[in-house]
Amino acid sequence: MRVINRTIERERLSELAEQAGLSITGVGPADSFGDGLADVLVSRIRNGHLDGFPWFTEDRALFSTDPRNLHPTARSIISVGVPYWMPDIQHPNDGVLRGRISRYAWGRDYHKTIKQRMKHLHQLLEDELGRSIEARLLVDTARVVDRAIAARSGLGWYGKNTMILVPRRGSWVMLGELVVDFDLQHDIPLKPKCGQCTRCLDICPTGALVDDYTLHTPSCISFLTIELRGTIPREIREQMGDWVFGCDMCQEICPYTNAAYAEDEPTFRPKSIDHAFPPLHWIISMDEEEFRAEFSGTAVMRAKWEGMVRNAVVALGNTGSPDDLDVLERVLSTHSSPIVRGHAAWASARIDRDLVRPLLKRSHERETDPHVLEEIETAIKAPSA
Ligand code: B12
Repeated sequence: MRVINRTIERERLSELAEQAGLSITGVGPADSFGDGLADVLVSRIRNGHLDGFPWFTEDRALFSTDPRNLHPTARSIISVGVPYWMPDIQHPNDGVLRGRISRYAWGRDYHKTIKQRMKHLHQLLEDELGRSIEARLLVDTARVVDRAIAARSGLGWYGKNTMILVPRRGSWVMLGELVVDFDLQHDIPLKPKCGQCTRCLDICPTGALVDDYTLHTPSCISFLTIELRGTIPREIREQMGDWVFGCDMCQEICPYTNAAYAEDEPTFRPKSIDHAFPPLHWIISMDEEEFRAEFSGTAVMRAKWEGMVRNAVVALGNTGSPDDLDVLERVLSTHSSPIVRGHAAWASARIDRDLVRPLLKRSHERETDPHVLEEIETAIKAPSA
């Protein structure tokens, strides 16, 4: 007769998770987070810190503070993390003008990887318990607050950059959760360890970390390059530097994250160095089909083709030289997207305002889109550097 285990010891859970490719776990209750989290979320919304996300409403925020809203039979939450620090891949410094893609998006889309591994763990747990388990497998749904769950389950602690820092891995860890219908021994939450350090706040080029543990989303380079459709506010473009997808600056500067040890996670490896540090001219010259062929299956798809080309144009404006003006002139006169053409007007003026004024005037005569005309007029009028 088959012996049915009714509980799973914490150590055994770690073994099963490891088997499923989930080397980092924490376990916590499935109870409501109560007013503490609700108050933070609502105050962030009311202070405009989540502007730009029309879906991040107060109702949705309140819903997300109780995991049982998603899954009424929930008893425990297994918080999982997949680490992705790979120090052997560095900016090539080969004289090619390159942008930067944030590390989490270099390889296969993490949603797929984590979901697949959580499904495997779900299966292993069912085999272990000898029954079917009601579970919800969550990555990034925003129907729960991944980081709040990770902190409560002892997987890591909140840094002042709002990231979850995992012992020995820093914040180079993507998160997911299995909400399950049985009791598990809980882990103890870890104490925040930032102390007096404010390096992440100090380094953020756009000042998006407005206070300890507080991110002003509309200024975050991650938001601007990934989520924002349309026009990037002009006054912030210079600060975006060479980031074309996401930003890692508040993580790279963190002493704990800096001390992360290397992981062998092939799933986060880029197809080529160009998929981590893409040549800007390469991105700018891509059509939609080429973009899809190069980046499908990665998280970069989220920015969409038009967004990625727009971002590369801004990065070229920030890092290019008069040698790049030919490319920008071509974009300004032939690109099918008015958003991209508008940013190209800005980028060419950013490189050399005096040199490009005649070109901008010519483009102005040809252009018909009101948004692009406004960008060209502003670029022409801008005072010389
Ligand atoms: C929306 C979103 C974004 C938005 C907005 C970020 C934001 N303000 O939350 C944008 C597009 C800007 C973004 C950027 C990034 N994101 Co994001 N994002 C999310 C998403 C979908 C929801 C986050 C959310 O609910 N925020 C709500 C706000 C209110 O939370 P918060 O500002 O962090 O506030 C919390 C803390 O500050 C803390 N807190 C507040 N006061 C205090 C006081 C003390 C003393 C302490 C200790 C804590 C504390 O409590 C608050 C509530 O949890 C989650 C996935 C998910 N479903 O949870 C991923 C997620 C948070 N993102 C993630 C990542 C990796 C990133 C980027 C690094 C990507 C990149 N390289 O470009 C950047 C990092 C920017 C940053 N410093 O946060 C990971 C984080 C992993 C980790 N180890 O922490 C997540 C969890 C996705 C995942 N599945 O792994 N993201």
